[in-house]
Amino acid sequence: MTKDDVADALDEIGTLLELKGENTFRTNAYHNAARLVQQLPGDLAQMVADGKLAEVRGIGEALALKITTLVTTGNLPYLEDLRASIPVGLVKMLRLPGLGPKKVKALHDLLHIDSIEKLKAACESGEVAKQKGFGAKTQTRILEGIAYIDQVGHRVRIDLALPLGLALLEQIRAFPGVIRAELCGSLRRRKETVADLDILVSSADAQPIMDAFVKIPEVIQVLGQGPTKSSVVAGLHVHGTKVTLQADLRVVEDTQYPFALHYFTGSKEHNIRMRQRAIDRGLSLNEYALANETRSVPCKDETDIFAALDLPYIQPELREDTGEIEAGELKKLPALVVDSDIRGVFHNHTTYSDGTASLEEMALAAKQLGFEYFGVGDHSQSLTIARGLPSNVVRKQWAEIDRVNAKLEGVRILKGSEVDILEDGSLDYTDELLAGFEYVVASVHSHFGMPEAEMTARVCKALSHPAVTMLGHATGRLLLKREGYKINLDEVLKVAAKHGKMIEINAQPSRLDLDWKYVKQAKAMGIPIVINPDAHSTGELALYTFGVQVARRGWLTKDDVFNTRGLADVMKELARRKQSPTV
Ligand code: DGT
Ligand code: CA
Ligand code: CA
Ligand code: ZN
Repeated sequence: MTKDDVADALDEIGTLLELKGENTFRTNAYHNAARLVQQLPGDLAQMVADGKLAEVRGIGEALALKITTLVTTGNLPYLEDLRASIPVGLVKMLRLPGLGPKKVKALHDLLHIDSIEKLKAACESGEVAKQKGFGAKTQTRILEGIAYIDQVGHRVRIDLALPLGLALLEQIRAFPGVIRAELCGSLRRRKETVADLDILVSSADAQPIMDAFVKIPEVIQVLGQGPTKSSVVAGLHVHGTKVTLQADLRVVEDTQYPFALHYFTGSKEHNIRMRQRAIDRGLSLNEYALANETRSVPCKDETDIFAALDLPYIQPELREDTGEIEAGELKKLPALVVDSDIRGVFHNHTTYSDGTASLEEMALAAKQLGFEYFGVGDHSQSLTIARGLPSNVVRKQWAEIDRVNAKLEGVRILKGSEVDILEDGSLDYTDELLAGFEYVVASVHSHFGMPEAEMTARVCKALSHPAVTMLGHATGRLLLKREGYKINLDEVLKVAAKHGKMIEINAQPSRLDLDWKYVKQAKAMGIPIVINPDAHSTGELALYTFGVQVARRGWLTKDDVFNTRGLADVMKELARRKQSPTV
């Protein structure tokens, strides 16, 4: 456990005791101890081992004992018991502005409120305002706070968060006195959803930047403004959706910038490993420096920090403590795939099914993006809600593809289909028709509620069909809206590897399915990955970049991704697969 972790635990104890109505003297002792621990010089574990903790002013015998348990075992039964003794709703209520532990306890005592839902109801009926120490103003503020949590308390998809983040960043970079600026946190790591925006700036003078930041037009509300840190709520309409996110801006000296950039990029788990690496080398790494009592290691960028800890540069997408440190030590970090490596796409829709553009329009838009091939993958006959193609229409489409290909230059339409995997795992076209496609994407679009074993068997059966080239959106999830169907992906990957099938990363930002964690696993099993935008319009072809981000988080190199190959190579491989389908 790090000092920060111990401090968090002590703060939590203090707060939970306040919720229980403990006297201020006792609760403050925990909060004070949390600050003390954070500021202790040297290695906490060492101090504990040497029995030096109780000598620190403000940390008595009892506290030293608890800290020792935390540091040596990683948890504290006393805290666990305390947590269990308090309704979780009370802790959640602390997130609301103006509600400290004392007020939450009062609401619990007076009105038996133990959840945000009950609190909302009591505010709406005016009960809260009648209580001593509350009043109409507090009640309104609580209701606003609840509305805010509803609105921004949840995570936001990367395709919506990124434009807002970039809009803020662009304006911040133009402020006078800004030396360097970057979006950090989960957004820089290109996680599929983010909770807030973490913006970092270096400058010799923070105040003017703080002042200018809160005046940016996208800023809706100022939550807090200090000398070097401001928190706001910022909003922007992106593709017809109002996106609202908390944005924290921190300003540091330019010499501190690389350390702060690394720290606020995270992930927390990666940071913890890096901090330990520094400790192993007699140094301490935090958001300001890499140093010890006698020296400070100057670093002009993140590469210098990694180098000082005997590591090559680690891309932000890999910083999840899922092996990047170990791979770095062995000089085995992957050269990650980049957008410009992608030379075509396979899973897309046209006006034949539920797309909005014609074959030719889609192909020309693909060419505009620099693609050499546009694979059409309209829906199959059973998916009537998405205007799936009956077999005669498929043949009509093939004829049109031949006509359009004859006149197109620089891009080729490939004849594919997104074929439904039916309830029993069979495919939605006859084998005879399937044999006429250059490739087949097989996807589940129905009967999502099956038990896991059945769904797994269904998809595995489809994957063992000779006509199938790749699996589409493997779990059917819709981020922040719908969990995927229950399926054993380990088993699916095994079957895909056995039959030499590919798996798609569906790049629709609402899907990003296969998840990056399984992408990494698929790579280890030698399964080729295909990045598909699943475009339903010409504009959506560009969504492939979100798929590239998932691929990068899944450690993929150019060679791991099938559609980084050129047209001739792709056509040859697809033809080979049709010749010897199970190889
Ligand atoms: P999010 O906001 O949930 O999408 O994910 P992050 O990773 O952006 O998390 P956030 O905003 O809470 O913090 C930004 C970064 O700051 C995080 O990735 C790593 C660093 N950080 C935050 N809290 C801690 C901590 O307690 N310990 C360490 N070592 N780093 C932390
Ligand atoms: Ca964040
Ligand atoms: Ca944050
Ligand atoms: Zn689909």
